[in-house]
Amino acid sequence: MSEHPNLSKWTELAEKQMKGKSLETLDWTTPEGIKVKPLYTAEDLEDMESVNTLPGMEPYVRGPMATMYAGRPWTIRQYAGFSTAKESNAFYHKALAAGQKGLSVAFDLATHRGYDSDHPRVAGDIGKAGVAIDSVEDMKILFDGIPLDQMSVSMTMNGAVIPILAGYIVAAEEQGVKHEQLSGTIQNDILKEYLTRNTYIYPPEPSMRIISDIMSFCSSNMPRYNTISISGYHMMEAGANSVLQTAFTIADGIEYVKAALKSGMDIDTFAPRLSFFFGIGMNFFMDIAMLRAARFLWHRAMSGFNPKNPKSSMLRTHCQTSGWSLTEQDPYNNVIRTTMEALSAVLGGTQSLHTNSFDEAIGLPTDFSARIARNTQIIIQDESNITKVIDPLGGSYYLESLTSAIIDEAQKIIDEIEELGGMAKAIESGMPKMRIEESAARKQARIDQGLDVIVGVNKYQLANEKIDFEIREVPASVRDEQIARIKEIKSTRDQAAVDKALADLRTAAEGGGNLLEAALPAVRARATVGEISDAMEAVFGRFVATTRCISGAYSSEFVADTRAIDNIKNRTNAFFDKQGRRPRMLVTKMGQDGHDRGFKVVASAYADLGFDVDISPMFQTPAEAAKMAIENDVHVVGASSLAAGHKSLIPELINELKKIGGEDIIVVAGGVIPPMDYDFLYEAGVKAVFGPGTPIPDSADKTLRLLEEKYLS
Ligand code: SCD
Repeated sequence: MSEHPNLSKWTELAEKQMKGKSLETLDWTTPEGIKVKPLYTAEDLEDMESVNTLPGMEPYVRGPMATMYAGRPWTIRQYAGFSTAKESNAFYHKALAAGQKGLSVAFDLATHRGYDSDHPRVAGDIGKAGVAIDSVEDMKILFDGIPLDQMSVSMTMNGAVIPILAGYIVAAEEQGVKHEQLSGTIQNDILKEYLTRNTYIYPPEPSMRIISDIMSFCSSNMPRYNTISISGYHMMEAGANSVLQTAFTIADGIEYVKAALKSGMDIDTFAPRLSFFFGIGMNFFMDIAMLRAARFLWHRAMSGFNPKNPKSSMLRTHCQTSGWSLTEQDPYNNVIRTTMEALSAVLGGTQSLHTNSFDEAIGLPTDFSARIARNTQIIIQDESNITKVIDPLGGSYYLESLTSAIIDEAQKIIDEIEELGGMAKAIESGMPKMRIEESAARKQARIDQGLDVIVGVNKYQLANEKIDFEIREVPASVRDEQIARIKEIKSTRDQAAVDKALADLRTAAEGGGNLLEAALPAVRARATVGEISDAMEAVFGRFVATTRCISGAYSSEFVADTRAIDNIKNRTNAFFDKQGRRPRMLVTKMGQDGHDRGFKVVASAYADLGFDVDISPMFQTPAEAAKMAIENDVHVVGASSLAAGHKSLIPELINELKKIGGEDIIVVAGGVIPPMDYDFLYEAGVKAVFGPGTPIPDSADKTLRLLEEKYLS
């Protein structure tokens, strides 16, 4: 390396330009707690373990493949699914014809949680946040005309992973495709479900066994299939910063490896088919560095298990641009955000990518918005020449410094988790969930103060917002269609064969065999997703999480200007003085929607603002939420909805409240609710609707005003 340039001369020059202000005022501390300076030089890279490596070679910082995109670009793999299998199949055909390269199936929440579409608990969820699949007949329609020996298919499924993966295998069999020809990925990452996404069914121990059973079956029968997608994405969406996302994801991976080894497998039989999934947000360089750091950390962690096959310690990943960074306000800005995030993923060396559609903070992607999202990738891939050079930012002083900082910070957390006894134990202790929620509350507080800028939300807001594009709605008739098909299947199948297959599956669950293998005859006999899940539930039980909430993180981020929150605090105190108790609010989530960031952030921030907050368990029916509201004698219920169930679930909640004497309780709604549905909700009796991006002091102010009008005037 040539001699270092004269840094002290630069400092002198820069200080002169600062006109007396210290240069240190230009330093920035990221949400991860990493100090970023305004300038990086070769000096920063001295003695750094992660620099000066080569792609395709350990420790894989510069990418898992030697030629990376110069040899083969990443897979354009858009996550999609809605309504019926037939509608989703038509959508896939159009997307593939227009340049998409791989499939990624989104299932509805009923399917995720192992309920058939005719189950009363899931009436508001059918076909809404993904496609409804009740049996292999639906699976066959989903992949009609799509040759499963040629197409790599990813399926985001964690709870009902056994019936869904078995359904996919049997649908392929019935296309004439052999098990060993199947390529793709099953998400199968249950640990993060307990942490954030909440689409679990069984308790952790049998769930971990399900994962090992899948790894074992696939390593013998489906060698091209990725048996897990160890996912940080949902942690990021729940509020984790990039260091937390990296650390918890790698720690989850270590836990899965330990579980598989414990079940008797050899490291090199399963580790090459472990894959990852990261969420990419708007901190452009940070998330490029995050992917490079994650590859380094995974190689380091896996080296401890002494694999012989280099592929065992190679981190391959899918990425998705951040759904959370999308705004309902001025939504075309989301195209720009997604482009930035896609670039970040690609410059970080992802193997597969989903780019979000600009309308996803409002509703399901339409053909129009899906085309723009897909073309974002195609244009980067085909027009920008970015693919021609491997890891083009490798060697950048700043990027390498960030990579190294993430490695160091994430390793500290991984070590902390190891000390707690591994990720399963850490999750039991509540540590990762608390850290994520704290990070989310701090982020919200920075946004609410305008310290973190979101254009159209807390800066340069539009005076008159008008939606001038189509919004996709899933008709309620989807449920009727699914129920009709379930009835038809049940009336035409060989019931004795179904009963026997389900009994054999229960025996396997009790310890008598591999669960995936045992589920195949049940699927072939046309047992439904719900029946297969129930057979295992009879042995394993159903997991119920306790809902906890952090305190203090939101208000403690308010340092510069506390006027907005002081105003609310004074008013909740005044309410207490006059009423003898604080304004009491139940924050609830109904249906099978497991996204709990919003409702947790609201609950903890409102508590910081002086409300008495009750937080309901997840997955409430409207009747259960109403009962809890009455029992806790609340003034107001806040219903959070992010999965398109608001038009049925919230009016039902109001009816249920009326039935049991709670007609006085004010109902407000928040989440992903399209503006065109606001009037419908007002007519149903909702008193206020808070769309995505509503600052908490604003929603608290409005809620409090409703209470003041009712109780104090
Ligand atoms: C790759 N290949 C190369 C090469 N690059 N060969 C030669 N030269 C190069 N430069 C080869 C690979 O070895 C592989 O072959 C094949 O090409 C495919 O490449 P790949 O890199 O393995 O790509 P892909 O098949 O797309 O697999 C990518 C992952 C996989 C490994 C990351 O797990 C995946 O596709 N994941 C997607 C997960 C997903 O869609 N998740 C959605 C989640 P071999 O196979 O022979 O080695 C959505 C979600 O949860 C949303 C939020 C929510 O619902 O809450």
